Amino acid sequence: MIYYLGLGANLGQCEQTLRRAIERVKKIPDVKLLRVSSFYETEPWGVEGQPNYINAAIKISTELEPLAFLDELQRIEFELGRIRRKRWEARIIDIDILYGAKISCERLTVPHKFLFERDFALIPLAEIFPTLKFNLRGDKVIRVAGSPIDFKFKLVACVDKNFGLGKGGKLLFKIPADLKNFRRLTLGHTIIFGRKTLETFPNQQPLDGRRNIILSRSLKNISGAEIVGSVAELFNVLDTAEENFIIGGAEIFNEFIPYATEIFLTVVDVVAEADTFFPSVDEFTLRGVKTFKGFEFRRYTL
Ligand code: A4P
Ligand code: MG
Repeated sequence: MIYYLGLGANLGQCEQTLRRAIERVKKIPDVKLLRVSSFYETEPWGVEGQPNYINAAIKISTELEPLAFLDELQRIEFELGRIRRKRWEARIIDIDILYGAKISCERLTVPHKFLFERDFALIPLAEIFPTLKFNLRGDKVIRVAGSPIDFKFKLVACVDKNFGLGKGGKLLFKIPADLKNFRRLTLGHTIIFGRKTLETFPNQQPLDGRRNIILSRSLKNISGAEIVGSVAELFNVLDTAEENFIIGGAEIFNEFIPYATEIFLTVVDVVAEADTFFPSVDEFTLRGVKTFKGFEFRRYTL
């Protein structure tokens, strides 16, 4: 089942809270995060004397029952609110189910009962749901610079015909043309990867000529690399003017595919015995294929 969620915050570190909320939604068992919209600054709707909001929308898929899913979302609201709660009715985070399979009961109405009256929900939603038909009211909704999509995350990987990535902590392939292409793409830019990917590098050292960022909760100090503990934290150290290449492994690709703008895949024309896989590219469009003997370079964009 596909659901579109609306997130809103107007107290505390709103953007950071939204990112934390998105990370938590992604971690609900049986929930897959598919897309994240830009963030928007919006004027309070239906209430007066409140600070402006930051609003965003996300697309997820889940097999959870709607009410069980709502329970999970409310748990996340509660957890994030409890950490930052200052006074009485503080709206630190709000997560609404905007759109999905129709339901109407005491606890849940989908589509959200005010969806089509609120530009603050519709504008982010439209970005990740381009076929939705609606009319806007003309409320003040301003896209926030430094929105997730501005970080231009590009995923680069070499896979087999089944999108297999690796086996036993090792990459499946070492194809000179692919390694050369990887170097050409990433040189002078930022590469972001997990601890296990570091272990596949020559001498287990960061790669030269690039800014190396390792996403890890356990690593402490690696000379020539920066270490961040979470995706939400990563956004604080990145530069939106840069190109940021996500280079593995499987868990890291899963974390970033909802934010990706472009994917470069080298697809090798064999079926290897893989135990980790590249995530589904269903949200993307294949833009170009260059075929060589035994493999092809594919490029996908949103
Ligand atoms: N509920 C029913 N349907 C849904 C649904 N589709 N998704 C029930 C989520 N919850 C749903 O919500 C109250 C109850 O609604 C829940 O217990 C659930 O069983 P809540 O989040 O506890 O309280 P709330 O958010 O204060 O109420 P409500 O009605 O959800 O308010 P809204 O619609 O969230 O509006 N202006 C701007 N610019 N940006 C905003 O984000 N948000 C609001 C709040 C007002 N103005 C705003 C914004
Ligand atoms: Mg709500």
